[in-house]
Amino acid sequence: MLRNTLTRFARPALQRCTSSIACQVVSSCRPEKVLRPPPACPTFVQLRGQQTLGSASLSVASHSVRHARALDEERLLEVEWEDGGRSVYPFTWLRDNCQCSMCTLQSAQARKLLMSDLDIHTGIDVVEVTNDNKVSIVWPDQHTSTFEAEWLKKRCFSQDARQTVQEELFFNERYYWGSELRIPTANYQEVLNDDKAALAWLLALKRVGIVYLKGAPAELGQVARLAKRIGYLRLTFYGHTWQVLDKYMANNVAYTPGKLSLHTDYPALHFAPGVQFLHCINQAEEGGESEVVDGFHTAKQLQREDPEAFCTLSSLLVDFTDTGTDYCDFMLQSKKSIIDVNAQGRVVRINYNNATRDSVLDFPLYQVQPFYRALKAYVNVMNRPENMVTYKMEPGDIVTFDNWRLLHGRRHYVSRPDRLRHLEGAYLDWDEVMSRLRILRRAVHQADAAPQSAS
Ligand code: OGA
Ligand code: NM2
Ligand code: ZN
Ligand code: ZN
Repeated sequence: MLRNTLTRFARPALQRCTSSIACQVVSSCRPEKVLRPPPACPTFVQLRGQQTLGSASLSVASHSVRHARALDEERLLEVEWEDGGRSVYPFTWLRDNCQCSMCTLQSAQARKLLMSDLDIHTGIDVVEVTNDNKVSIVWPDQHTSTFEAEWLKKRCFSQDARQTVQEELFFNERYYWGSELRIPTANYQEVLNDDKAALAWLLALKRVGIVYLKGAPAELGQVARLAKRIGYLRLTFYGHTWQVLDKYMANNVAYTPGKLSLHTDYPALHFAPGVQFLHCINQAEEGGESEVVDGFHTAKQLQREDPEAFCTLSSLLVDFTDTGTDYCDFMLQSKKSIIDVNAQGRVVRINYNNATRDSVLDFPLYQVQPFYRALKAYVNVMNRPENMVTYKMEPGDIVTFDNWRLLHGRRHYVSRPDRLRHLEGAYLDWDEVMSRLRILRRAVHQADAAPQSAS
């Protein structure tokens, strides 16, 4: 039952689309639409094309070359496919990516060919399609390169082909959500032991930004175990893992029983942790409920409703600070825009913790009040009931979420000596999570493709 709530978000990679419930729930999440740059904002670049909603599955196809020839004028190799399609490849790129053992270290799948040895004006002497469906090229210095049809097809330079490959590599599809979200949920033990369950977990984590795991033992060490399932955890000044408890002389507001307003963790680090795990060891009887908001969805709402505020928060650099002692002593300073937007105008990261926002404000006087106005506008959008999902963790629950995307908070709680609230937390980075996601997808696909055993 737990798995069902998760696979509905992971469905494309698992190639399941039979349940009408699953389809309904997926369609209740809104796929991202293209962000429109506000007219007055100078930091935007006009967008080209639509965001893809390509599936997370691996394309499995077999392609045959009908014909290949060099277009010497354009310095392009033209490949005609059996299905009638056509792809072209620059001579320079082909020479650069020669797969022979002199040019490529096969054991590392890495380029040996040096840039200093690459002639970026090379021509081609001979092109041939071999009997085993490869394209063979003889270069003017008589070096020979052989390219497999499938290899070439995958690297086709057309807009569509590039988009498909980029979606396969980066899983960029996002589902935006509000209070209607039923948080995708999986079983902790299944995620640890079963590749399909782990793949579904990470796919949903990437697309939705939050996955709930149930069924962990209510004892220390589980977030570290979960991190090992992926690779390794991210060490910070708060330690390899950290204990969210009411602490004497707390070095962080999180370590008090007070309310934590919606925040992302650690904007005081320029490279904030990408992923966060929180494991409930013990919950307070009174208070301590969790709140989460989709930071990308709410940023988009802000952009639509108050483009000036969006522009301010995506262009002004705000100082964050964190000083103290924990794993060792620390004195951090960072400068981040609260809404990080990439060169294509896509919101890629939220950086905001009101507790560590520095009193040092590095902008001229006239920008101070507009900044506060903009921040207040964004915080008001976040706090709308229709944007927020609230839950109360129970011992053994683990919440895993995208710390670049979600804002999370906690209601204040009442400490009782006999029932101390205690969460254990850990961070990971997206590179390691994405790496595991790709490996799991390959493993699950290979297992699915293998002939079923008779037993
Ligand atoms: C934190 C945090 C959530 C909680 O420690 O940064 O967000 O429920 N904690 O205590
Ligand atoms: N803790 C929970 O930005 C922050 O200070 C987030 C980090 C203390 C590791 C809190
Ligand atoms: Zn070579
Ligand atoms: Zn936090």
